Amino acid sequence: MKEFLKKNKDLFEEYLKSKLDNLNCSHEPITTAVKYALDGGKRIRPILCILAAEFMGRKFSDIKDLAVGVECIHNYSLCHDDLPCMDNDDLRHGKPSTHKQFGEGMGVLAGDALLNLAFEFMLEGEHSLDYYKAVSYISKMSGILGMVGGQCIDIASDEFRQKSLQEIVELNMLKTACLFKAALVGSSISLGANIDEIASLELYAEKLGLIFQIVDDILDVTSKAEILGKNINSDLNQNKTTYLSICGMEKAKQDILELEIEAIAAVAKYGDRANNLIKLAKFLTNRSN
Ligand code: GRG
Repeated sequence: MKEFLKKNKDLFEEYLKSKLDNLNCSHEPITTAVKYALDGGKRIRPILCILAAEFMGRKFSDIKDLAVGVECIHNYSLCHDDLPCMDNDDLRHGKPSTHKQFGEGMGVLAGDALLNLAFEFMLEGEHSLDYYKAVSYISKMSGILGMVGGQCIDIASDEFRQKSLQEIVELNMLKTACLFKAALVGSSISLGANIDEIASLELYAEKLGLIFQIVDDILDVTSKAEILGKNINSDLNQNKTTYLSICGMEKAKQDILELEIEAIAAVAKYGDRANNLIKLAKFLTNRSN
């Protein structure tokens, strides 16, 4: 899987660079800040777009603009999440976060610009009806019914009441899993996936998103900033309730394994078409960064 991820990450990086090379604006430093914010990271969401293409018997070139779009949305969310008014983080992708490098105003604007760019990139040219349905799905999964909704639960502070496990699962589902769904399910919709395929991929992406977030909680307390490229103990320092803080390490690890089984079960019936989806679930369960 490592080799598959590297090969496809390189493919994505090359295409992203070609899109950004054409990006110019006289009001600097906004393009520099946008390119800076987009530089780095594991590119898991573009990989999910590529896996959707593979699942549908197609290739990278068929989903490349959706992959760029979803990664722009992801990086807008990181840009805004790092702002002083949200998580106030100064390290991202192993370098100063965008607002630290360019100032708070530019941090806000780079995030805004990335969200617009996502839709500019995805909607360039003429497309099929299925493609427009996919962009609509991606938009919904990123917005108040998805990722932004999750962030709203996250920042809602109530000093008299800790969040319940049910609220944390809902938060993780919205904040993290919805963008995984945007990438995987959105790309499959653009390639004409049927109702059964969409339902299976949605379930898989939900389980994968929950795995990803609980592993993220664990790495926040067990890893190092040099490995993650972001500050550690950030949940602890902000007194945030997480899946890990409620369940403890042993149960959190057990639940990750359960979720891995459920993710695999969601797509196993598709046989070879789902081979790499299954490998990705195993890989993300054991990820170290
Ligand atoms: C709407 C104002 C406004 C802000 C949106 C939604 C949002 C802010 C922020 C969510 C960002 C966040 C921390 C989501 C949790 C999911 C997660 C673990 C993100 C990190 O993903 P990785 O590890 O990132 O895939 P990289 O790119 O570093 O590989």
